[in-house]
Amino acid sequence: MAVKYAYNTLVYAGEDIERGIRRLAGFGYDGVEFVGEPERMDAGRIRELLDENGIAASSICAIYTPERDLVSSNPEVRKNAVKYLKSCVDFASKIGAQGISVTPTANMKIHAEADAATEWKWAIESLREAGSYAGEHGIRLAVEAWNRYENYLINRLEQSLALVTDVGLPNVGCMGDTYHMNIEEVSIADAFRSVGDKLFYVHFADSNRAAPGRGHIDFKPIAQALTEIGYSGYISMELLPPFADPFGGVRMEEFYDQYSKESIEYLKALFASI
Ligand code: LER
Ligand code: MN
Repeated sequence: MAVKYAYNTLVYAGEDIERGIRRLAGFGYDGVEFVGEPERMDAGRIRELLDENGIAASSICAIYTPERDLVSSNPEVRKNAVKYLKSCVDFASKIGAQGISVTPTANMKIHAEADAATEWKWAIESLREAGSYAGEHGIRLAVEAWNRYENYLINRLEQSLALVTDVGLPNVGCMGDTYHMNIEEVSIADAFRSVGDKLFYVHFADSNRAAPGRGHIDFKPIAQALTEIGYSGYISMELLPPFADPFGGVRMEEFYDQYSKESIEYLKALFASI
């Protein structure tokens, strides 16, 4: 089974979603990744646009703000974070997305609020509650490792796998993002091999978060590892401008048509070459 290709519309800052859906369908993508802001998005219109353009929703890129922190020391914030994740499950169900990315801390939170054991317990509790709800709706949660400058709890796939194992739900798995892995992993390829069939979703970006081939990551061994473990899910391009805040919403023209087209051409040639 071959991999499928998607593009994260997080970078299409300020653009009507219809343009992004048409763009990606036109370039031959299999899926569209949507930002997880259910209250700001018209699920019915998105579903119609996806059906009209013959392209699927691949996943929801959930946005973890300080108010949506699954391991906050404030139980009310943890509760709000689970409520937010459940709203993303409802949104995913309406648009036909298969999964939602989860990192159990607020983005850019780099200091723990409690001891490691306590926070790990909070992470398991939050993910079991949200994961059970997601499971009832046929939606998968993918625990994504972010680099040390964007969180302190899950920086490598081994930690994602440890949390997924402790949560113990069949619809809660792992997710790797080559931009973060390039900073944190000894070998990106071996890290993907180590999670095997628990790998639910993948983000590709080059070392500088630009289109693949524009940085210094060697994607060939990564494609070989994904093929070896029989990964047949989405590879979603999560490309972002060269600034620290991934949610800064900076508009840079090359991330629209140019990189969207370049990326799928690069990916198809890459996987055809192994
Ligand atoms: C989300 O997929 C991610 O990789 C983080 O950097 C926040 O964008
Ligand atoms: Mn990512």
